[in-house]
Amino acid sequence: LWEKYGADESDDKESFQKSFIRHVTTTLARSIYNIDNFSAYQATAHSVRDRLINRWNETQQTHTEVDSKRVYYLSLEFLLGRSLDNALLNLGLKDNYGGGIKELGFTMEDVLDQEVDAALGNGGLGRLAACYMDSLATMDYPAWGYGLRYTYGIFQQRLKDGYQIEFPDYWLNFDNPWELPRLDVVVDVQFCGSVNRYTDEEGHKRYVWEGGDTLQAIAYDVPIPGYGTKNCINIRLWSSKPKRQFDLTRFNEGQYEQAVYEQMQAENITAVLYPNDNHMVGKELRLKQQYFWVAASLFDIVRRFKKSEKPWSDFPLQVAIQLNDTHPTLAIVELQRILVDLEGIGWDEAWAIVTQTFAFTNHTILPEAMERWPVPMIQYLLPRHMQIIFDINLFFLQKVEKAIPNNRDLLAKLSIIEESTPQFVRMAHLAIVGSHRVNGVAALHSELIKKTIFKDFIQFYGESKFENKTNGITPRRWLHQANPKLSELITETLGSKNWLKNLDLLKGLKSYVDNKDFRKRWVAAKLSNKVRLADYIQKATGIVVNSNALFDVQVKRIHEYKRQFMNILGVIHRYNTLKKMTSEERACVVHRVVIFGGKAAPGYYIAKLVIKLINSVADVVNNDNSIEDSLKVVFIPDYNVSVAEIIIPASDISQHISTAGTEASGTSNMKFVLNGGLILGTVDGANIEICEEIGDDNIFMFGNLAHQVDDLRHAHRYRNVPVDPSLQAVINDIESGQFGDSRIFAPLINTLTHGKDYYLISDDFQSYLDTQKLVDESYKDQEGWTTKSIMCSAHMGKFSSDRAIQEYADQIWEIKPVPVMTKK
Ligand code: 26W
Repeated sequence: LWEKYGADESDDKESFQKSFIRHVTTTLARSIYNIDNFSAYQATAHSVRDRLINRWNETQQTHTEVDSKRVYYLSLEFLLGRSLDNALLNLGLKDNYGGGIKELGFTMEDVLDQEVDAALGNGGLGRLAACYMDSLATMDYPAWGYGLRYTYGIFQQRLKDGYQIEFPDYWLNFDNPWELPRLDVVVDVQFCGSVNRYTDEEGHKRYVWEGGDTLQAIAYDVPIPGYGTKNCINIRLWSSKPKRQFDLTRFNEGQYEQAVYEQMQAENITAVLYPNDNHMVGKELRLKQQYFWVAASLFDIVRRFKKSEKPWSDFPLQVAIQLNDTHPTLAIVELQRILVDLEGIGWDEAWAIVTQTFAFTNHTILPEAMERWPVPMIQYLLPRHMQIIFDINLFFLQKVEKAIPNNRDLLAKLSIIEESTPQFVRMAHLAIVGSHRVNGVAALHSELIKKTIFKDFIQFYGESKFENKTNGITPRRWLHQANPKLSELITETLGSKNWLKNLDLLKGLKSYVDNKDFRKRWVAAKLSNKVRLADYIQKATGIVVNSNALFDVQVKRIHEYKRQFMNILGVIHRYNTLKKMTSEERACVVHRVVIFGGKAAPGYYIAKLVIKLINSVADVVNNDNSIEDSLKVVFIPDYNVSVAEIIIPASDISQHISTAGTEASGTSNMKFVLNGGLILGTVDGANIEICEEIGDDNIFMFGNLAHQVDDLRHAHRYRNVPVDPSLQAVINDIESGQFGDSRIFAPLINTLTHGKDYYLISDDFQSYLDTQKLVDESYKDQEGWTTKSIMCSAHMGKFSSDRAIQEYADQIWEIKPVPVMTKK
């Protein structure tokens, strides 16, 4: 019967229309005469979901049968964005569904636009996880993602009087067709309680963790379809629920209010994504989230391993676990606990299994982003884990002492425990000690972590444990989906869609760089993307911009190290230069639209002031007729993945201007260049490797280098370096009240003066302005610019996330593809 009736979902237009109508009438319980765009979206999504589930089932069956080594990607954030368009493209359904939906009286664009983003991430780290899942699926790897199903994703940003205000992102308000609730997959997770020691039958000392509270983790599975393959992998997101038994005793005891309160506490755990990016805030609830997620995931992974009845020594041959930053570091401790306390394996044997299983990716060197948790907090929530951490540390330091004797200073520096009052657990140290490999995310970053934050570890481990895996992005979402016009041109020119699975093939575009027709269509694609963005800007902000102007974009989380402040200071300089010009002089100037977007962490006062300054400058500039449209400034509210898909393809130049050495990699830089946008950037993160690939004629680089930063900071601190004169002039303009009450901006200006300027805006300012001039000059040569734009895309093969995943798979995880076997 299975053979006869199972999995019969065809992909042609008529089958889609049939399933659409079935879902409207049954799933949505609507009449077919009463469907709006949103119900059309839901019905289409459910039709696609059916097809995804079939592939997902076949994939899981194949993986169970083959039972080869799997990789588990543990990430507290998966910033997926929308799913419908991506699924249609990856499954190859776009044309049939597009035609089908049109005949039903809708346009695909309107339908796609109904979907709310899945925004379970802050920025770079979360979006990277999403790109990596796309590549893992596309390349047929047996992979799982594990994360949390937050009820509220990253907050929605709105502007009021130029200030950011935050609103909850209740993304699950309507049903979410992209998740499969697995109410049968439930894991108990314990907190608090106490540890007791006993002697087992063989006379070994053993520990039990008893008492405390038990919560339940419920699995929600999110299918991730590969492009052009049957492979459809899974992200398992855990949601917290109270354990029913636990409540009933409370109810029986008549403690109704207490029971309800505890119920709410349990559900709180996965309620909200912490909105801090690159900044540690030591909230107990965040630590609870981390353990809840890690405990449920490891239980699931171990349960799957045990099904195959292989010996424990095979665990690292069957399982690779990647730690996406330090957020899942407790997984190391949890696996050691499972092996030693629950499975009765000796400490050393268990520890060998643990360290061969885990690998750790570092995504930032900012000191304020390093996770440290107070020992008393861990002791209270996870008493047994705290003991295990102390033991891990003891045995580690004993090894260090043996290898490098009599160096107490080194022991203190390497220790997993920071000996302050209270003591703290340094999560990065624990992650390094518990992993067999540690990697940074771009060449410069991977070198810097060896010289700065992790330098002491090199003394003990040598260099070989530390390596580089330069980040990548998926060309499926970031070119094919976001830029259909350019994608079509590329496919036609190269004669096939193979470039979508092998991005190096873009090199083939080079031989068309002088082809008139090709160039014309290249330029036309960019222009139509700019028109699309101009429409969006008008809708979102009311500001009218000219699509023929140079679009200059900086979109990313607002952070001092990313220097949006320097950008807006440069805008003020430009504005006041334009104001001094005559009409004739201005006629020769390249018109610019400067576009900002990004969220500031709700508690990050200075970042929020930067947003206010941008909006205040925009108000003055956009309403000043005297400069005759030569400059517009726009802050696009609520920057997110689906807004990025509109902004990025429309950019002429984008800014990636972090203080050298501070941006680990950046990934939007790759997205812009892939879409034929040029970069204005510092010698930082992946900018450097992009420059190596596309050539320094095709990128505008400026500013001091990473190795100069320490000395420059020292100079600010101890020698009275004068503020750069152009910068001082801009500061004076702000202080004169040109952009409103200058007292508002005093704390912001203060970050530049009095021997501070930690991010070296003054030191880079002149070089920044000079390079902006160069950008203007280059843009005047439209033919030259088009050549650069084509050359940029053509050389971006390296930055496909497929290349990155291939490196992780071969060099760290040691996993092989498992093509899905189709029964029919
Ligand atoms: C504990 C608070 C916290 C939260 C998030 C600290 C650090 C983070 C992330 C690791 C910050 C982050 O997203 N880093 C970014 O990672 C990207 C992917 O590797 C890089 O491209 C960015 O340069 C890096 O800032």
